[in-house]
Amino acid sequence: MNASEERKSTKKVNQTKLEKKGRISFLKKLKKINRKRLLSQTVATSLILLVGIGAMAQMGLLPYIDKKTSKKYGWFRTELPQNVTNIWNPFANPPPNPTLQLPKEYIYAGDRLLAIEENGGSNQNNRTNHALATNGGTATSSSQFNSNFPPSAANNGDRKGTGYATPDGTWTDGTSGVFPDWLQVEFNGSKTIDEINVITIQNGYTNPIEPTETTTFTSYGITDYQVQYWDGSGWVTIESVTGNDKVWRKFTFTPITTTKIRVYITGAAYGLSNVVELEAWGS
Ligand SMILES: [Ca+2]
Repeated sequence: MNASEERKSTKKVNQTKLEKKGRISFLKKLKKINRKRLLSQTVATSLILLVGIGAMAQMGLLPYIDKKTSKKYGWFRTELPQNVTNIWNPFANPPPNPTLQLPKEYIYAGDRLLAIEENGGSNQNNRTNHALATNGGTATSSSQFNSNFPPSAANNGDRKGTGYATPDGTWTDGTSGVFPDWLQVEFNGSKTIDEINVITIQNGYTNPIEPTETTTFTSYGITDYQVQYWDGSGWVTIESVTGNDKVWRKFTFTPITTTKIRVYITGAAYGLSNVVELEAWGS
């Protein structure tokens, strides 16, 4: 390469560099313009949205609760039914159907049955176990084996007797081989009831199953007893049981109004009276 050719080549390289630089600065300019345009577009859209939402709010077209009447409104002033609480969805239009109800609702605290609510249209029949401690029932007994077998184990809502030999497990009397024994539950005032459930201890009490009315025992359950209610001056027997081998006995009867019930026990498979749960169902 001679000197002239060399100069030409250098010139060409420099020219390419300049061209590249120009292109890059042009791209930079273009990016800047796009960024500016995007920014202004975003600002404009946001403003339009804000103004739009503001206008809708002014006209009462957004979901809101009228503080004066406590009425709920969805989009576009759609009035939502009064009784809608947790299923209220402001984005639903039309609103969700609030009359959706289960025919029966079982109300639990953990695995303990507190109440059964029956929703039968106009014939509503809500059931409550008034014996339950959490419903105001207080259990007492003629005696108790020790502090791990208290009467309160028999109105805690657990029919299995989970936690044997702990205060939650089962009530056991303290006069082995001597009868009668009794377990009483006093309600929180006067209650109308039409069903009493007596649940005694099952054979496998250390690993108990959920009993049914067909579950039988052979070892430690109560065999002879009377189910009674207080009529204001004395105990009246509702049902008398002899030779029982069922873990769970359900007694239904014409509704009675009373302040307390009891199980009056005169015989048991092992000489000790064990009651896992005593329930009193009514309205
Ligand atoms: Ca219990």
